[in-house]
Amino acid sequence: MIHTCLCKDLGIEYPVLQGGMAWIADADLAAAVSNGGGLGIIAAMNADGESIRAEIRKCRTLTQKPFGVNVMLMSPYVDEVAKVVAEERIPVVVTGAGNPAKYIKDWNDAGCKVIPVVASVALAKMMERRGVYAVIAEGGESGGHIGEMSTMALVPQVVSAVRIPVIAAGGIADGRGLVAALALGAVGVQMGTRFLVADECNVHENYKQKILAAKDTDTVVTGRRLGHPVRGLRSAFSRVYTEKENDPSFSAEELEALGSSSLRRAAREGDLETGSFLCGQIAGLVNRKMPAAEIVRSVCSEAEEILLSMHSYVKGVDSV
Ligand code: TUI
Repeated sequence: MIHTCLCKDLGIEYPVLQGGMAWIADADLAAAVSNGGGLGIIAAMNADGESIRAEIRKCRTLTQKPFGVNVMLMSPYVDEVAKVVAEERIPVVVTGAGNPAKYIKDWNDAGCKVIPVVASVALAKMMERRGVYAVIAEGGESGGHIGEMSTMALVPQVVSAVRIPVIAAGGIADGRGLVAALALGAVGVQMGTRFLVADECNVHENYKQKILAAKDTDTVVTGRRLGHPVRGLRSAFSRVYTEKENDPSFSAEELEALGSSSLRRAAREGDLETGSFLCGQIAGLVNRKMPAAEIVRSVCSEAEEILLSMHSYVKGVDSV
């Protein structure tokens, strides 16, 4: 049994968090992950406060276990969502795509454990000073909005820089990834791409099929010109977007309009022409659908097996 401080602190069985994927991570997926012993997370993405309250209340009807909400800091509704999360006393608040400093005190006062996603040591240290419970160090192997560091380089540097728990994300989809994260000093992992093909994930079937078919080199980063790089599958959309991004006569406003709603079209409509199929570089390893609970359990049992056998690499120690 893999057990770390996250389990006791968050009231979960396995140190596995589900990524707060915009347009995808709803109450059904979050409840299935939490019921499976991990930490399910509802994505607030660009939804307004009352829609998130409704999703939180729905999740409470589906699970008695703790779950979290991911607050996307670039959302136009971030202030009202931040308030709803505090009012609802959500056990865990994960933030992404920005600096959540101005909300931390209110969330701490409401008893929420705050876990910001960081893409640098500097932000991790600042978050620690502001009193967060833990940070998620997310490498650029991840899907969606990404920073510049890789998981392999970022996680140990964040671990060395702070005393709070560190969770690793980016490029992790099985027990090997969990063991690697633990070896780098993390106390758990957050996975998004692997949960895209969970039975309880309501993303469009076309999206699932694209993930199941993806190879290692099938993702690409777009959006650098607008200052928010985003990783997703190569697609009809990514090809057009990349061409326009490199065309100086195409304005930033036009680019913004081109990208707008592309994730919704992929996630809800399965639109193969104009949809943006965000996912991480580990998609090539994700080739089987299964229930969310089984994903959580199998990642941890694989990790356990690897950890028990790895001492055979230490010279002079008998192998089991
Ligand atoms: O947030 C994510 N992934 C996302 S958000 C999203 S919705 C969206 N769609 C289009 C454009 C932008 C967003 C899709 N995927 N992951 C967490 C994450 N946060 N990754 C990296 C960061 C991050 C990066 C820089 C966090 C903080 C940061 O610096 C903040 C600062 O001000 O120092």
